[in-house]
Amino acid sequence: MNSSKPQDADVTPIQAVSKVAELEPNREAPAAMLTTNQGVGIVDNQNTLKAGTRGPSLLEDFIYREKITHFDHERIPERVVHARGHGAHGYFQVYESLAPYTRAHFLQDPAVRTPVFVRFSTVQGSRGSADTVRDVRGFATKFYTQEGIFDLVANNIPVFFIQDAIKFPDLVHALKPEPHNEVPQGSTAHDTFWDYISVTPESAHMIMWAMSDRAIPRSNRMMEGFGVHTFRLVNAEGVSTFVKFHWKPLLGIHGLSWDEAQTLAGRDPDFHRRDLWEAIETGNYPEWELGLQLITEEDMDKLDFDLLDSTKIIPEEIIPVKRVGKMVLNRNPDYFFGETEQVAFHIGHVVPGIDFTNDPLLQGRLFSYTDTQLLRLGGPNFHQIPINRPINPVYNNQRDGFHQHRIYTGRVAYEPNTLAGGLPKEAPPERGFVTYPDAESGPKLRDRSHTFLDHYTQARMFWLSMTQPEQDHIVEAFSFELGRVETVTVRARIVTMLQQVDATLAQRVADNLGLALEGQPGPTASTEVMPSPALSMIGTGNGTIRTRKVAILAADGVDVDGLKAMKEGLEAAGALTKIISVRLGGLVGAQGGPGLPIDATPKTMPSVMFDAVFVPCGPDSLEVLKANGDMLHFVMEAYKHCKPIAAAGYGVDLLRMTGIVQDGVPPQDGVLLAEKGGADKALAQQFVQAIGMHRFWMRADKMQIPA
Ligand code: HDE
Repeated sequence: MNSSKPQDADVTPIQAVSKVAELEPNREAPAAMLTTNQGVGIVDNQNTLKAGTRGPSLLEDFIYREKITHFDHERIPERVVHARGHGAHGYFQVYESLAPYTRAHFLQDPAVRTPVFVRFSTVQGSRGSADTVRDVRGFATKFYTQEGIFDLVANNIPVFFIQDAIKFPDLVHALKPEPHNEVPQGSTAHDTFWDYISVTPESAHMIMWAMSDRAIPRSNRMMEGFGVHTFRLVNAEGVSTFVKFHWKPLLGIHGLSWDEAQTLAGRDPDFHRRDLWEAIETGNYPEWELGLQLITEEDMDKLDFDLLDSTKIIPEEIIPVKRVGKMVLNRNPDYFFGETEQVAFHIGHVVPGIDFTNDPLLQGRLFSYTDTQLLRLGGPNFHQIPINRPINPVYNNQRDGFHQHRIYTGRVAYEPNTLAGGLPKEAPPERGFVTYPDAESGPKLRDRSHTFLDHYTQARMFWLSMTQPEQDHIVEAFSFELGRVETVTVRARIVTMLQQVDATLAQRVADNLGLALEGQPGPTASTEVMPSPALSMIGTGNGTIRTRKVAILAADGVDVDGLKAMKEGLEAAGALTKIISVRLGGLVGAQGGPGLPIDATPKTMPSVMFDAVFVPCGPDSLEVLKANGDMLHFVMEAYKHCKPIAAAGYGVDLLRMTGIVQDGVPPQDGVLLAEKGGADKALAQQFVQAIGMHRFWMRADKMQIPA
């Protein structure tokens, strides 16, 4: 803090600062010598102070007491929702000036790189829960702009369960582990959640999304983000445009299969956390484009729903998403607690040029986020924690409180004043936040606008916009979740709710649950609602295989040339390969020569950690693989999860043995064979193409694999 007197001149100029560099004074490199927190050298860190070698410990041992007291206080309350998360640093750059819409400084100049910190999260589970559970994902971005912090506290689903914030504690109590036995962890497949949903019709649209593959993303790098509410952009002339914020991943939008997600929850509970970490460490920086749906007042009148209702989307076919800039995540945090755990987001952190609407969910959130940080971070000075600190100068007359880090100088802590020459003074309107003068008035009442009352049209639109396999997955998800619900009347009420969405959907779920449909049949497929093809995840990503993981199953005697040719072909297209064998060490090829390094065994890296599998040629290699149950399980499981599989020469026999390839029957979709073996370029090319399609979902029906 500068202790020299402020000058009554211009306010501090806007300056570019890197957040990563700004954090530098707070980074601690390991030192050579242990000390107490008071800087006293610690000579023995292994033994407490005792009265005699075998005597009792002494209260006097200030070194032990300091250490254990700090340890006892290491934990802070986890977030009440979104407790499990991981994050990364990066930057955002706008493609061209958005001055016609907003005066926000960071959206004016393509040359300006705004530092960001992003935290991805799940909602239901506690800090130690698994990453791949079925859940909504949080996608919160802190922009350290030169005019202050802007937090885009988004989810990977564009709508929400409820329309009014007063319902949030009930929703969360229902979805969290049940209060009597704290079961289940990281899952909504239980009675209280579905009981609440069954009497909350406004959740119909959201649960369609939550039961879709959106809720089991392949990677955080492959999911969209949505600001959910309608916000306002306000330009320098004070003209407002409504806006919906989107993040569009450049790797496409992809999901896991449900069986795979559940297996991963045990095999690698850190799957998403590790995925982001490794992508950044290997220089495969994830990227998203910021998208805006811009809505003028006139456009708003054309929509058949209320923009203030957070259970609705604006189909991209009606108002396209304008891609206005790019975010790149390029640095992992140094210290999980200091950065990812202590980062404090708040929907109310906006900068001049971005403003709110009257969405009652948004309005309620405006209170909750600061309030929650007061508890979690222990007082009102959480904005001084390095990760939360803006990169531009912060000064006001707020003083004291827990964990105050600043030494304020001078006697004046009020405004207006004369003793400090009237400084600091209020910002001029062109530099500070000016609320958009929306004219609102009305009687005080607790009510919901009638324009919020259609709960089913968009739920139906979502269903009708899905491809066949996506619809199948939704049916399976409802059947699983409700199958775990013990109270039959709750199951039945949800099926009745689904009847309002689509008759086929309701019938299929009812059949799986052994329930008869009662009451009026719901809308049939022909009941008129325009689908929105943009909602489907299939075919997104333009076929890229960048960062996709491919397992190569091999043992001694493998055709090294064929293996290498495939490996090079895949890596040239951006994929990452691992050689999986029955033991670690080196692999001796059929051609002899130096051994290829083995990366893992199926026990440490099972098939669920990969996107695709290749089995190269080699009779001796095949004999070893054939005799190993884990290897057979590997290919069968990959097949069951609809992943692309390629095999060359003798490798094809492994697929034959498992029934994946049957003589006289053409190979299934996504199963690519080169019977002759060798370094087959065509096979590599076809495989790259197949991996680019992500999964062959329709295959799931064609064969019942017991893996
Ligand atoms: Fe949140 N939400 N939320 N939420 N939310 C929190 O704040 C809340 C809602 C979202 O990585 C909490 O710091 C209310 C919608 C994310 O740190 C809390 C309502 C959306 C994160 C809170 C909502 C979100 C949170 C808990 C209904 C999508 C994690 C810990 C009115 C647009 C941010 C915390 C992170 C976290 C309140 C609804 C997104 C309690 C009252 C809708 C991504 O303040």
